[in-house]
Amino acid sequence: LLDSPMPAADDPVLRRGAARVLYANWTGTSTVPSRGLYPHQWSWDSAFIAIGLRHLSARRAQRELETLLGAQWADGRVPHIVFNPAVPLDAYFPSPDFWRSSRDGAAAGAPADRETSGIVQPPVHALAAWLVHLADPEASRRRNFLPRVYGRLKAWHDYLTGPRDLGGGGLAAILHPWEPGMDNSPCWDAPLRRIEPAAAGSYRRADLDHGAAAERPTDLDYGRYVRLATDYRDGGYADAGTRHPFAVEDPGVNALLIVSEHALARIAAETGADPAPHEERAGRLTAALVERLWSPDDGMFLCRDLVGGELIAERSVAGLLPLIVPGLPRDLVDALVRTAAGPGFRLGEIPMVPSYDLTAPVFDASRYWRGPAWFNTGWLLERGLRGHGRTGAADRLRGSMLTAAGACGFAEYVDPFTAQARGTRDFGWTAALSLDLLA
Ligand code: 9YW
Repeated sequence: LLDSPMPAADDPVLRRGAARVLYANWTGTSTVPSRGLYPHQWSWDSAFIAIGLRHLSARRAQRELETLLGAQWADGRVPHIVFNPAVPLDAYFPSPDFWRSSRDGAAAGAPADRETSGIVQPPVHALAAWLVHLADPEASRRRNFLPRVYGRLKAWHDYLTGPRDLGGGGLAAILHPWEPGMDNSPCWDAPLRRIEPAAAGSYRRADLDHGAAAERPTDLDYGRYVRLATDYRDGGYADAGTRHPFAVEDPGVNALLIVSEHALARIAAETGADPAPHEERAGRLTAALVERLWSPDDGMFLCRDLVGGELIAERSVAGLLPLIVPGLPRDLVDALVRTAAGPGFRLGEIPMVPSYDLTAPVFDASRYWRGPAWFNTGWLLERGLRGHGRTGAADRLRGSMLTAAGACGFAEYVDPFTAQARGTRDFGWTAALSLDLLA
């Protein structure tokens, strides 16, 4: 795969294929990640999808983000799922009758007129909004796109840096393995061991109707996801004044928050607001990220378990994502690039960057976030490499990702060694980010 020719910037077959997926997954107001497996709107999927959609229709890309932000809670959280009321309840689990956001989330300010989940996903949205604006600044200004979304994006970041700074160290914390978007990453294995799983018969896994069990999280994982979500819901989705049995600072989530905070500064300037507070917050977050999550011995960032207090000794691709942070110290950039190219991730050597350390005993090339390669993390690394002047490495990654995307039918994830399709096909962000790489 690495030796195959780099797809031309205007590869029409790939471009048409990607566009076909995005048109097919469009519902009229937003885009589903996958018609079968994920038939609602997902938060960080929509951000990545908008980044690709802007090359087909700036108007539609704006709409994608506005629909998601329209479901924001009054406390600032942007829910990880916005449910489509036209989709049957049993098409996806956990369904609206599990989350009961309009009722059980009322105290936290959940909207009364639509159903959402109560947890969040990584904040890629301000970055996406800025990139959508850049795709067609005139179309953006005509519709007042940035003034429309600025307040909501700011409230979203205020939520993450306020009530979600559970460790008090200046970083956003996650309180469910679905929140970082990497459900069954080995990073959560140790913190999840403390969680008593929900009873096996108390829910039905709709995901197994659409995906091979060997490529999905296990039943034990699901039991724990359900337990954590149930308890959060039953506590009224309160962040403060509650004991969270699972609370982790994740470098991927915080890196995306930082890059989005820089984007928010640009959005502020464009709308006539003061960019300085956003640049300052991005600087504080970057300092906290380095201080709290950098592991010199590993040459990468790790997660911090806020219950035990220690760094979690698992090397996942999330620990390389701070490569997208513009102000990262030079020596850390160098170390991250070395680690990415080393035996754990083999950047530039195998077709795709795996989600987890290739040399670790629990690495699994097929199972979801325990090894397979994903196109969103690849896109972020490509951008980070390019941003830090590693043009050759960025070009090679771009070429192998585009070749893989076309060959795998825009799969959800792929085997990192062979780029063979895993998970579902015609997946939204795989198509969208391919379009963006082609642009
Ligand atoms: C879930 C939709 C989501 C992604 C996540 C991925 C998975 C499972 O699917 O989450 O049921 O929410 O891990 O990153 O956003 O594509």
